[in-house]
Amino acid sequence: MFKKALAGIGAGALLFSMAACGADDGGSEGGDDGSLVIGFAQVGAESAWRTANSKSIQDAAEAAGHDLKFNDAQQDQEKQIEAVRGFINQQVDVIVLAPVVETGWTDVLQEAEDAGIPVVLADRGIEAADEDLYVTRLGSDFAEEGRKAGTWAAETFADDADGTRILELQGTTGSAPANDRKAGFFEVLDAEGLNYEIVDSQSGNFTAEEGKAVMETFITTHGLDGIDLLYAHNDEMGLGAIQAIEDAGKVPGQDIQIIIVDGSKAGFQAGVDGKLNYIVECNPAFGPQLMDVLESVVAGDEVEKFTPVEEGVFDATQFEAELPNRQF
Ligand code: GYE
Repeated sequence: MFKKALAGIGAGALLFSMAACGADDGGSEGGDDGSLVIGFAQVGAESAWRTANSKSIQDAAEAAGHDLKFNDAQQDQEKQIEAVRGFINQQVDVIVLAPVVETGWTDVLQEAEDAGIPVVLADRGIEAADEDLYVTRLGSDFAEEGRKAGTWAAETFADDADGTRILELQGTTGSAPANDRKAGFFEVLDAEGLNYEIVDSQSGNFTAEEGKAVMETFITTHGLDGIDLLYAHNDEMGLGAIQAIEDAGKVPGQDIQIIIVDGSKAGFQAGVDGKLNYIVECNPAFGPQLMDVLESVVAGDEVEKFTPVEEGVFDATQFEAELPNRQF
């Protein structure tokens, strides 16, 4: 069971072995039947994506016969750090961390390493300086998601002679998806030579409520006339913004074009209703793949430092056909 090959291993990938690091010298290695005790420090329950991700991981752990200790940190790093410390004290076999932000993990990850408990990042990443303190990350390539959004925007507005005026709703400040979705998006706009202006860019913390509130502030401050595009880093913020735009008497998807990232049922439904224009998929359903990774890590197998999950993009011609396929 522990020797399953990891999906998607590519040539030249950075390989990491717990044994090679001497970090497997403590803790238990699961029950006699191969079952593991897994401590999972989840970000929170801020979005449909997150709820689907938690369920995928909980279901997969149960199906594999592992004992998953689940902690919801309500988007609060201090609570996540406490949860990781709790898992260290309980001497779990492996810790799964979905870090709310990229920085501030050095001390607690060092404590896990000192206790001989491997840490696997699920979903979000952390700053490069700490990359020796975790074994591997399984999740999305957020910069690539941003580049996909940027590619569509650069094509769509290529002939916009007077310049493309953009509003951006960023995810949680300091989080990997907010940092990387922003960077990837503007990297492509710059590379394609699009004539654009960032009219405003603020965090809506990945929630519908905050996305709506920030959009209301954008509308009060800048109006909507002459704004071409809203780039929302997730569905919830985009859906909240759509409400604010409608409340202001404008037509989302027409008066202002909208890109969202995730691709929940609610997001696709808004697309079918003509209220948004482009969806970059972010796939939360990697629970089964994560179990394979955890089993390999605890067995001391070499694993890739990063395994991306597969994701697509969808425009208005595809929303209706794709809606029934959405799982969250
Ligand atoms: O896009 C958003 C959630 O980290 C990829 O977090 C995840 C993001 C996802 O709140 O909806």
